[in-house]
Amino acid sequence: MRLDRIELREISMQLLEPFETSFGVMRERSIVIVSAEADGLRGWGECTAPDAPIFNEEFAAGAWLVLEQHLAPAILARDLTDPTEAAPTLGHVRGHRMAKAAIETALWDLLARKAEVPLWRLLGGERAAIACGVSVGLKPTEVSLLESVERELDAGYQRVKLKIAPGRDVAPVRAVRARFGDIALSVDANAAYTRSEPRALLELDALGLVMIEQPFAPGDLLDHAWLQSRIQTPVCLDESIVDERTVRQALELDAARIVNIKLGRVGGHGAARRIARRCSDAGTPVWCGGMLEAGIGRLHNAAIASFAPFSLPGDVSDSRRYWARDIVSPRPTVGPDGVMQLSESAGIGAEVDIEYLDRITRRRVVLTS
Ligand code: OSB
Ligand code: MG
Repeated sequence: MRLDRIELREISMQLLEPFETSFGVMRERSIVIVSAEADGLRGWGECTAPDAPIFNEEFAAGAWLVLEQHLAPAILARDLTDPTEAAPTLGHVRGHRMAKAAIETALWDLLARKAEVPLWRLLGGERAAIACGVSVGLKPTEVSLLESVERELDAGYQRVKLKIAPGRDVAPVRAVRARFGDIALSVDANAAYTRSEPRALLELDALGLVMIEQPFAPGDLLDHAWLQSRIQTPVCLDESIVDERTVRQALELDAARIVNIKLGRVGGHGAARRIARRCSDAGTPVWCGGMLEAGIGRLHNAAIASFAPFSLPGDVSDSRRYWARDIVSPRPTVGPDGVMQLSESAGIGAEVDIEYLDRITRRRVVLTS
């Protein structure tokens, strides 16, 4: 598969509502979109790096430079037979996994379109429908939090995750538990806590949560293991899980009993599959996380979530929760049973709305071999 060209675009999209986490508020997103072209077909990928380097080290404008100057030229110079060769081809660039995943996922979509099969089937997915949960951002008041959770439960989501931050944790989570009873509930701290102030985390252990996601800093596997040895609730790692080595060490240390896999954070579908298999071999459930993706990224998430080891409902939710209009058609939706049906169409299962994409494109560059 020799590519004719790679196109990079930076688009700007406004979230329907601000999304607040312990690391800040996201209102609009600059998103880098990659398309890879060969034989008259186009595959699409979406870079999940946020505007600022606040979740991990990556950010959209930085990903653009790495893609334009290092990753796209390396891919264009090679004749790849399979998207699994993308990772080794880009191995000389350290890190920048979200930028790498943007190209790698575009190659998978391209190959699936060429083979005229749905991407989820090409990846070895085993279910045509995936169970969906939602992530609810920090809210200014308890009333608005309860309203948001009620809306998501009415929509049918199978698991609700609440963002927490120091001082905004035990009381709001307890209020949700008291109001809605025995729902599948989890929390996500986005690394906002430290081992020296664990009290809130220990108190949350009494609330019957499905998991506590990433309480400590990404590199802090030992402190996560320390917490796991003191609580019954499974610790889930998100930011920490960047590659196979870290996941192996986390499992060996008992620093995580559940793993959130994000396509961008691990570098694409190939790495996500290997990490998922490793976890499932160890008996550790995994699920597919999200980064407030637009339609292309959301459909890639849905495709990997169909892979058997993804046994828990992920953060792959309805595109209409985040965007007034999406860049793909049909847009990814979730039914009243909290299930997303996967398409039998080739590739990611939807067409990119080029007219809309053009309208929200802030810059564009075409690279050729
Ligand atoms: O930690 O899972 C996270 C959004 C942005 C950055 C980090 C995270 C999130 C979410 C939202 O929780 C998941 C989604 O609905 O896309
Ligand atoms: Mg998280």
